[in-house]
Amino acid sequence: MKLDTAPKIRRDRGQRERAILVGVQLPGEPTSYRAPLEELSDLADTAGADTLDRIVQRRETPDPRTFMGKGKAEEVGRRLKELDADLVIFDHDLSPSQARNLEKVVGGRVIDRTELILDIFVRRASSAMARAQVELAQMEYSLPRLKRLWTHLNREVGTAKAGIGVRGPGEKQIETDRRLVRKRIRDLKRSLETMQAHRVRQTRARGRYFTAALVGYTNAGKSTLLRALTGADVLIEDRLFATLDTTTRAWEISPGRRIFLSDTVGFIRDLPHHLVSSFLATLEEARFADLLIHVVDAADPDVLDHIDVVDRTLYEIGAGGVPRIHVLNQVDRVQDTLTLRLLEERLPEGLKTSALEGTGISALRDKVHEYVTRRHVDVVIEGDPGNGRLLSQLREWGEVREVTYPDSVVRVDVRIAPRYLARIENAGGRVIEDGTAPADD
Ligand SMILES: Nc1nc2c(ncn2[C@@H]2O[C@H](COP(=O)(O)OP(=O)(O)OP(=O)(O)O)[C@@H](O)[C@H]2O)c(=O)[nH]1
Ligand SMILES: [Mg+2]
Repeated sequence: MKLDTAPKIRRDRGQRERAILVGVQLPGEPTSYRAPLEELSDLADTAGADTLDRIVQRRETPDPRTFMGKGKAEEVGRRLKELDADLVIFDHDLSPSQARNLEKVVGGRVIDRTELILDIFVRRASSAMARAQVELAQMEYSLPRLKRLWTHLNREVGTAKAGIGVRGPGEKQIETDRRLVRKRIRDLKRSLETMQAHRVRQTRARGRYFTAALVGYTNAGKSTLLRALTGADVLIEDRLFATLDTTTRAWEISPGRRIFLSDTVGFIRDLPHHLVSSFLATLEEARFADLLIHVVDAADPDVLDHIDVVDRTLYEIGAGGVPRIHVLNQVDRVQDTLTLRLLEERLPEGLKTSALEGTGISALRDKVHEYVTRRHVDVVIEGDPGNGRLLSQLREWGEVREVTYPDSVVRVDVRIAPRYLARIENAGGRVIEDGTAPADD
């Protein structure tokens, strides 16, 4: 089957596309402090299109047929011709019929925000899992729009039959296509399940270790922070959605004490829900983390809205209940001190960092260390001095304070999370003083 899932932004001729951005300002929507449609322009840039013009219309409600008013849409069409632009990018999600109607009125190609974001994900997905997740999202998005996707067939039929009584590709053709797409969706889901099972095994292998996940709005500096904290060699770019896969690295939070730290895909306002659901597996890292490190770009004028978006998205993916600390990153770039003050009011516990310059990094490490060890207990363990495995396990699980060898046993003072106590017995250790027991006075 040849379904049109090719990138909507066509850079194949080695050229960048020329786009006109269009938005409708509805009452009650948060207004950005950046220039109008700035984020859409960043998205377009990442996808390979240059912004030639931006047109915003204020409306009480969207027009059911064309979302924006028809008169305004005609104006967009005139601008498209004047500037010799390639396409119109709409800052909202359009229903399949709205997209069709707009293309007619404008007289050119129209894509919506979801298509643009899907397009970026298609281009950037590199691992098998990310590619399958993106294709699944694309297929689910395409299913109700098949008629539109197959308009090129329409045209072929039109020429063959000289346009008389042509009913397009015919309901039968569309039904066949739908079936094929549904089958592809099923296949993708199945192979994702297999990949997911493999991942679960990997995650389980790590399960006994403390895991923290970096989460946040796209471009906040999560990957830069991962690199600053763990030395991981990850992709960092001043582009939206540089990271589409989860990377997990060991992170030494104090000498000899390691936890795992994961970098995750960034969030954005109105993240297409097909993407959220197909990326759930990747986002699982955040759902099952012991701690979330929410990274915000303190220099972004829209940072307060971005925090809301991240909070909402975390809630939607089922990570709303995971404990969270906040990092106000990119402080080296802050110029607007008012926004920073508001941000500090909103997140008084937030730690200021510059992942780029390396400031605040050790304070962040200390804070995470404190969190990890906060609910630890001091216990004394005894075991056979020949049991080397016991000692190395204790070093992995907790913080070994002292090791002595009285009366032909090894005795270890260790600070450790209570959940390890049962495992210690399995590893051949005896808990002889248990800090979890209530003090005996
Ligand atoms: N000035 C400054 N720039 C930073 C800082 N942290 C990150 N950056 C820059 O911000 C851009 C985005 O950084 P990334 O680490 O890729 O951001 P991310 O949150 O991983 O973004 P996505 O993966 O796209 O969601 C890059 O150009 C970084 O160099 C910082 O503390 N200060
Ligand atoms: Mg990243």
